Amino acid sequence: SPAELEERFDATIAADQRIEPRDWMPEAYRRSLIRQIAQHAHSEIIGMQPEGNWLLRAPSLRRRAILLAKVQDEAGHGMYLYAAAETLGVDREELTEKLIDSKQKYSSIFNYPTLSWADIGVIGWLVDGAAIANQVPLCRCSYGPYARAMIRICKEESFHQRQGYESLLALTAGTEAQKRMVQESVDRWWWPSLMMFGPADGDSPNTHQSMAWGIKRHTNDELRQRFVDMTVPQAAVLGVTLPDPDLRWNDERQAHDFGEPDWSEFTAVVSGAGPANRQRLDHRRRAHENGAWVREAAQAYAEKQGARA
Ligand code: FAQ
Repeated sequence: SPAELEERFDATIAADQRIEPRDWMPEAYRRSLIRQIAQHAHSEIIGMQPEGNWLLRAPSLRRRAILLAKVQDEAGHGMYLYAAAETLGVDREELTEKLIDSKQKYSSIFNYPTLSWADIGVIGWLVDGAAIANQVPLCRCSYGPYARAMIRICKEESFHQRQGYESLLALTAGTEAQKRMVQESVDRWWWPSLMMFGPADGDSPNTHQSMAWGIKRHTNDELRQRFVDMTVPQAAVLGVTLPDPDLRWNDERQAHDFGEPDWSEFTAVVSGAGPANRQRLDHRRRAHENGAWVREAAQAYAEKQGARA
């Protein structure tokens, strides 16, 4: 009976066990997972663009090979995540259509331009660093296919974070101009990185229910705090200043106090008015249209194979 199904679902969540695609689940749980996983998948795919901008301008063959591998990893993450979303009864075509029609979101962070080579290192350090802080707890998400995809993704994200940091160590050991380039880049990326964690807890409509369902394990502000605490000592090693006059260690809380991100900027970027929103979506739409013949050919091939079998 429906009541028994719901009881079994609640018991699985209460026992901290996984919900699998074959299990009954409340419609709102399914919808919320599709929302979050699709948005996450779109972020990985759109997230290829800011870094892709530097592939042909990387300063050495070694840096180019590393960057190329990272961007390819991001395509792979998008694929795992679309596959996880498909287990909930949606298909990738439908999700891609929603992305290019602006009916589904992707992370605000990818709407900022990459203006210097240092941005590539800073994206690895701060953006992948924030992604890890946010995503490690998702490896324990109550929905099995999402949790398992996150395990593989987090391993690769840690590697991405280290390559970014290593590239910044090289720049900050370089000339005065290179050091200035890193500082200028950190000044631009710091606040948008803090915004990746989403709105402050009091303004986050989804957190309460997502935590009750074991999808999220921590609130947005908890993870933002964890990221700041993790990053401050790393900034000291690089010798860069984080652009926040309110940032200081609070001995009582055993954590850093820090300033408030500009939430009006966040709202603008999420609703389409960021510096590169238009360019990112136009590019994604063009790539989708240009790939139509590949999808048609693959479909025709699959049908032919099917007919033969
Ligand atoms: N940007 O109620 P909440 C990466 C939306 S990392 C845009 O707090 P929730 C790796 C939110 O969806 C980036 N929208 O929502 C990489 C909701 O709108 P909705 C991707 C945002 O879900 C690195 C509304 O605001 N990571 O790609 C943002 O409980 C380098 C209210 O917010 C993930 O997606 C934002 N920053 O918490 C790739 C992680 N924040 O959906 C390439 C998985 C919030 O109701 C290069 N996702 N919104 O219309 C999550 O953990 C959660 O979904 C949060 C938001 C924490 C992002």
